[in-house]
Amino acid sequence: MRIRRAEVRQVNLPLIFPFETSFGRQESHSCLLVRLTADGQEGWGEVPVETAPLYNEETTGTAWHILEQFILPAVVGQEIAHPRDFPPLVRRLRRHHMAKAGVEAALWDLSSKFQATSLARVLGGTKTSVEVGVSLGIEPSIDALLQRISDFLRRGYRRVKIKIKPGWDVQVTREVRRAFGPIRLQVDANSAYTLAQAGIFREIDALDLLLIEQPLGEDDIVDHAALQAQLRTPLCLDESIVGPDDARKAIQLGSCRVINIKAARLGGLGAAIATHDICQQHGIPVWCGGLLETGIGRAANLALASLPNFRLPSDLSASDRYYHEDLIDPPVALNSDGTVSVPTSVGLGVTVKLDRIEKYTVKQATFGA
Ligand code: OSB
Ligand code: MG
Repeated sequence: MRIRRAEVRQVNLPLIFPFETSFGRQESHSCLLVRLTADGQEGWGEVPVETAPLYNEETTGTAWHILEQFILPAVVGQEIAHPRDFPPLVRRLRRHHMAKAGVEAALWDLSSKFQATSLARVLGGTKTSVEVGVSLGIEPSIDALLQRISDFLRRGYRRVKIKIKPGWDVQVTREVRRAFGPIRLQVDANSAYTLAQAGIFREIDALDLLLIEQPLGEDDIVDHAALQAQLRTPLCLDESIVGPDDARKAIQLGSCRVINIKAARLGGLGAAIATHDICQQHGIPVWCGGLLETGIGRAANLALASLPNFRLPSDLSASDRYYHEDLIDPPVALNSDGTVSVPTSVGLGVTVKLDRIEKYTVKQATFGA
């Protein structure tokens, strides 16, 4: 396929309710959307950054710069036979995984459309629906969190993840366990602790969680191994795994027993599949993480999560967990069995709502014809 034109937009979607993690609080999702045109088809990808570098080092500003100056010039006007031919074109550009992943996602969407197949099938997906959970932020009080959890359990979610940080951890988790009994429950610290605070995790260890996500430094798989050795609960790495080779090393060191896969963090769907496969070979289950994506990023994540080693519930909630109006039609919906169906139509398998995108666009540029 010859890539004729690329469009990049920054959109800013207000969240239905603010989302607070150990690294900060956000009231909207401010990401970039990439639209590639080739031979009469178009493909869409999301770069799920935010305006500040709090989850990782990328921002809307850095991603825009890298796309405009480096990634799109390597793609626009080029003949690209398959999305797997994209990573070599940008290999010498260090890092900037999210910016790369957004373009790669648009290429996968395009490529599946040319094959008249769903993205899920092209990626090697085997499931028709995916088990999902809901990720809930830090709230002003434990009562407010319990209320929120009860709302989402009523909506049909069957796994709950709560964000923790120093001062909002053992007691909160214990109260949630006490209030809701044997629900599937997990916590995510987003790197807020050091190994010196291992005692906190030994207390959480008694609460029978599915997993503890990214307790320690984002660049530290050594201390995670020391912590995992003290716990019965599986540690799950998110921020620490930025490529398939990191997964291999973390597994080898015993730094975790589960891995959270986010294609954006890993540099694209190709790298995500490679990471999935390494985990599978080592008997390590994975699940699909989220970055509050709009329906465009979420549809790609759903296709990815249909691969067989996604064996734990994913952070792929319905559109109405995040946004009053999503950018796709139909919006993502929760099934009565706590799953979300994997789209089966060609490409992402959903209709991209241009009028809605226009409404939320704050910046836009076009490259190529
Ligand atoms: O660490 O998983 C995370 C959202 C923004 C940044 C980091 C994380 C998250 C979530 C939300 O937990 C997952 C979702 O999209 O529902
Ligand atoms: Mg996380």
